[in-house]
Amino acid sequence: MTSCLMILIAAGFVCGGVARAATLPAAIAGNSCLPEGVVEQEGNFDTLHKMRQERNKKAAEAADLVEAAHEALDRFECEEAIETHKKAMALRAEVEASEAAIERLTSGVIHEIFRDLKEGNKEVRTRATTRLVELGPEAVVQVAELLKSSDLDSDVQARVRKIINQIGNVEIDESGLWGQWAVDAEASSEYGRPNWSAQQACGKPNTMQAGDQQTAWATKQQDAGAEWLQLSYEFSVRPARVRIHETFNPGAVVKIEAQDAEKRWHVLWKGKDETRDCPGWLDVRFDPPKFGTRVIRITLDTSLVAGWNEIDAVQFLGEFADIPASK
Ligand SMILES: [Ca+2]
Ligand SMILES: [Ca+2]
Repeated sequence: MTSCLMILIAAGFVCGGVARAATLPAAIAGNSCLPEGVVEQEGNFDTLHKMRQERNKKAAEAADLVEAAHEALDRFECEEAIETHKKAMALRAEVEASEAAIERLTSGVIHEIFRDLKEGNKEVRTRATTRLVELGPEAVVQVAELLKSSDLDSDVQARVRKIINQIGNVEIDESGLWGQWAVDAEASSEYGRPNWSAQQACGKPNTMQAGDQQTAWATKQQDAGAEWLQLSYEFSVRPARVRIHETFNPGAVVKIEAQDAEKRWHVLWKGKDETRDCPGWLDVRFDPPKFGTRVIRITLDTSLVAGWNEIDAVQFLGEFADIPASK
């Protein structure tokens, strides 16, 4: 074992995993022209998207190889451990080499996005918004910095700020899915309005205590059978996960559906709601369908659990649906 360790040390075997996360792009200086060396052209974003994907894939592979090397070491298979570790280090070197290029390109793409967000044309703005979301929260911060140091009409400034704030409401879960809170809602019935209305299921959770609270949606009748809550979100994603914050008599959800572009409903999940904690979360995951959507519908069988079955908030998570290809 001692000699085995010596070989490993000589081979530069370092314990500990490979950091998956890449270094973040450097902050952008506050001017609105493109950084030196970046040629403005359509397709920069697509190139960057591919480079980032490739980089993430290699970083993940390197991390897996390091893990495999440690497993081989645990089995005292020193040669295999060294070989596997070498492969991991080679991949890591490739990842690091791509960082500088990614950083340079990101800087240019962010300036392009900022330019497009200022546009009057809605289509151009939407494309820029989708791209910004795809680049992640650090990019949003950089665009916010550009806005701060820019000299724009107050109208344009307000419009760009609104987009940034909307994106800022997006949260990313541990598997990289984008999570949003509902911006609009309607229901088969409501106990009241505005209290206990469907709108009470919009936004982040704000009902922190179990019980019959007016900050959650409640149906008109307590136990009248099937009832539904329909929620809309800011950005279209391919649905992969839904989290429902149940705050009174949980356990009555029976179905979750998503609406496609032709307004047809597709079942994402059907089953038994085992939520017993109150407040509690019904957290369901499923394979994403091929379409993107901003609208989901939750069906309850209110007869299943006696009393009002109240829902405070619904987080909708998914993969970004439309990353437009350039011409
Ligand atoms: Ca009930
Ligand atoms: Ca609420």
